[in-house]
Amino acid sequence: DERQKSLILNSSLLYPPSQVKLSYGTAGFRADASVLQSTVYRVGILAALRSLKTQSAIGLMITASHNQVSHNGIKVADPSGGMLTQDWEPFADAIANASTPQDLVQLIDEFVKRENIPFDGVKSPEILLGRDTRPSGESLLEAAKQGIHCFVGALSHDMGILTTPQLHWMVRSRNRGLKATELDYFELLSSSFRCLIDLIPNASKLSDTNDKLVVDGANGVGAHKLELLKKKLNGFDIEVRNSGKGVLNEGVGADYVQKEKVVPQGFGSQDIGVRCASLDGDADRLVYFSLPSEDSGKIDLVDGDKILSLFAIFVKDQLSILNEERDENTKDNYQPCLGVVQTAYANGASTDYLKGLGLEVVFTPTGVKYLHEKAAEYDIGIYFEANGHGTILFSERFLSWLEQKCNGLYSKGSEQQKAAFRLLAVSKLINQAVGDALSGLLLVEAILGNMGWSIHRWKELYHDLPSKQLKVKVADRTAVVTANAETVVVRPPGIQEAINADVAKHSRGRSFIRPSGTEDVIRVYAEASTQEAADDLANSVAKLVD
Ligand code: 16G
Ligand code: ZN
Repeated sequence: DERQKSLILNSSLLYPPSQVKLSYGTAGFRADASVLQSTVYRVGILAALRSLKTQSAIGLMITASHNQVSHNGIKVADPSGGMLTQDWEPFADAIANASTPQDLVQLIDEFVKRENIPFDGVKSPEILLGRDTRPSGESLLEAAKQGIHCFVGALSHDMGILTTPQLHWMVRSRNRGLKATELDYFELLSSSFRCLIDLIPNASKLSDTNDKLVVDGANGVGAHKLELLKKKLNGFDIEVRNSGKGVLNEGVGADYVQKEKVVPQGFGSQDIGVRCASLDGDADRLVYFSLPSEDSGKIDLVDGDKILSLFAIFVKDQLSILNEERDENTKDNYQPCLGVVQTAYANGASTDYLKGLGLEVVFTPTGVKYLHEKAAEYDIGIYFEANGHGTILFSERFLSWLEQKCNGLYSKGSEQQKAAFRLLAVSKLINQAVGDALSGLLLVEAILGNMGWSIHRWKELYHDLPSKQLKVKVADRTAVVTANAETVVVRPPGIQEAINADVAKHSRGRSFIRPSGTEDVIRVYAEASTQEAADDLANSVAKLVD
């Protein structure tokens, strides 16, 4: 109504539009923090509208993840705790780029009518706000609140400094009527972790692989939260480094470690052979690594593909134990369907390995929103990007079947009962809203413990094909259009044929290009049987783009 319109008009005067054109992109708006005030204010408005439309709590997370500390960004968490529904992204772009307060109000007015967003006799908007450790976060949070409070009666809860996955988890839990504070989060993670540790078979306990874990916290929020979580894991030996004295993401963190494959700051020859892990700036990515015996500055990377493989093996093992059920009273016809989701960045060796296990492997474009949606189609869907973002999703049907199995159907202490308890614990430990480095880390540790595996045993599951990534600055990245989960270029014409010709020259060659969703570049990926060949292939494909 008119009063609402004038509220928006007045407050938007405080947030003059920025001169740069922004797009909601793969993971929300991201830019230099200095240009984001008005964008974040407008996303506050969007979040309130989304809350009215869904009559649920919505999350706003202020972070630029692994990007440099001077950058920032904002993304919306939907009621399920997942990413903002894709059909609202065009509206996000439109209001972010509206050039006058009048245009802004008109766009909102039209959208409210089109989407039938209710205002009268409904619950007021409710938004949970979180931010990472970036210094610009506090004032951006204020801007978001201003946007939210354009709406009469709107509630905003500042949850403080959080990891991205914590905020997503809180939104999900709150909308399910469950306990949703940070303490509840730590409690759930630590209790389900202990449960998995208690279920470690005696045979595995005998192996002497459970030395300590050293974690690179990227000088970000994840380091601090891991210290808090650690207090609840009595006796579990974790050392956290890069916990905030250095610069966020600079020479540290999961993105750096995975892309550069070099030793992060704070690690050195004293860590040779030790199990190490690295989080990114907002702790939604996780990779493991170890330092090889000679001190070369290089690391042995255990990336998202290998975390995925570890999770898949474990889940598959537990399912086959359940399948061995012979007792006619507890046997049933339900066969849970397990699926694995990857992107074109998955190392070819990982895909071969997973298929070799008899698993169903499917591909989606880059970006959590695509992988998550696909994984949700299975009873158990495991998705990971090579960069370390991923999780496991369990269907309601599977979980209630599992709970039945746990509740006394099996003879106490039977292998079947233990397998059911393990899977149930995994479903609680793993963050089903979004990939979560902290819960992922605890699951990796619990599984290695259950299998009695060292990081070296894990690494040897398969050998990565050598790969190379390049980026090429271009005037207009939208000129490149891809299909088939980004594996084929459809525009400009002719490029795919040229890539095919280059690929054919290399043994085990594979290469693709795609426009980045977060930077003004075209990304090039190549892999082949030797590093030299992969480099060569990447270089020649990059020349096609230039
Ligand atoms: C964002 C995505 C990540 C993806 C990356 C690709 C989310 C939460 N994050 O960080 O999944 O791998 O973008 O970046 O979806 P690019 O498009 O610049 O290569
Ligand atoms: Zn991140």
